[in-house]
Amino acid sequence: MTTAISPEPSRVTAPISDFDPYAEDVLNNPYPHYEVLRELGPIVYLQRYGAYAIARHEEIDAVLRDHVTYCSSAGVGLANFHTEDPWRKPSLILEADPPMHGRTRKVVAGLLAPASINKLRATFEREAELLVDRVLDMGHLDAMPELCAAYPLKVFGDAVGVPAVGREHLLPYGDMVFNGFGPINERFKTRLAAAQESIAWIGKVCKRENLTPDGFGAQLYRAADEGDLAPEEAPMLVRTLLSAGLDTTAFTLCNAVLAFARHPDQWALVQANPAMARQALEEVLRFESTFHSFYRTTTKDVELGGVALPKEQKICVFIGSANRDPRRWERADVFDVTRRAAGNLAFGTGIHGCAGQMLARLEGEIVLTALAKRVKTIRLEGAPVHHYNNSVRGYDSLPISVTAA
Ligand code: OVM
Repeated sequence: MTTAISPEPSRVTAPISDFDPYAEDVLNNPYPHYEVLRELGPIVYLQRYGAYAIARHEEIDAVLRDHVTYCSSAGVGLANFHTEDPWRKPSLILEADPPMHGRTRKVVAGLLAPASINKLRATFEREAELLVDRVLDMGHLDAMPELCAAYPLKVFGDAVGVPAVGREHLLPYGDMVFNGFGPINERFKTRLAAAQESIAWIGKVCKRENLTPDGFGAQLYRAADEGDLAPEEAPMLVRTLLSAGLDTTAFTLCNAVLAFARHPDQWALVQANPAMARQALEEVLRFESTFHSFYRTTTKDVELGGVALPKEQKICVFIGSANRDPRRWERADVFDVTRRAAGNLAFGTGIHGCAGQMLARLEGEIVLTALAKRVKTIRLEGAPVHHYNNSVRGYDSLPISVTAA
């Protein structure tokens, strides 16, 4: 189940590594491992998984932009959908190639375009202010549930239009999806077994009758009414929004809170000038990318980084490493909110670049602005509890204390 189509070992001309990107000690701190991978060469063979890996910014940018050679329809996990059954029906956008991808992407991109998400700003700001009130009242809190998860569960849940009751299913569901972007390992199997109720809840709330009349979900059904989607595609794209939008934004907020707790000098800069929030968020995304890795699959024999790859070859793309590549970034391992972090690959690039990235940035900017205006200090009050996932990076628990400005 876990092995992709792999070349005969004798034919591998890339450096061979026994690196396991999914081991807990790697997930705790992958950056030194990424450095080793980048230094081994532009492309490396991961023998445990029968897949190649790229960890430098240059090759990653090139592969993500070349969706013809490096496709997504074979799945973006290690499993090759041409030879292995996916654990759920493939996404109509993430796990699709042109021309189908362009059609579904256009509809989703329309929903999430600046003109439409700017209408959410006032509501998002009000919710962030209410949440920061509560955070300051608590003083000591677990920032993961109380702040980082609470915010997107409220504002994104409302924006899509899912019922308030049962939203706790969104995080385990997304966790499943993001584990699926790695190998079918024990972590994946355990979480899949545990997520059955969440999978059922998601299936239910993707239906038209369970969505509010004005949210993104309802708008997808209206796109189907107008003939821009087939009727059965609307619930599938609601599923896409719910898969991609929760764990990612919650973990991004975790990574921001933790980065600022560990770098009080950087928080002081943002606190003194809340207008820096958007730029600071971009540096958080570069420094601690939420999304770390997924796969592309070759559609033909091709040369990459001087290595000949066969058709149907899985390539692991380490976005989290591209964002720390010293070939691209000065002082790549330094968290510096004054740098120009734009151009980082946290949201990917090319035709599959995150469709929700403007909404994700809006949420992050608004939360960081609300915190910057009211919170003087953020202190870590205990060891963060890492959340282990095959592709995203975040925490289950983040004990902090805050003081008012
Ligand atoms: C989807 C989907 C799910 C998770 C992530 C994502 C990173 C897309 O179901 O289409 O993009």
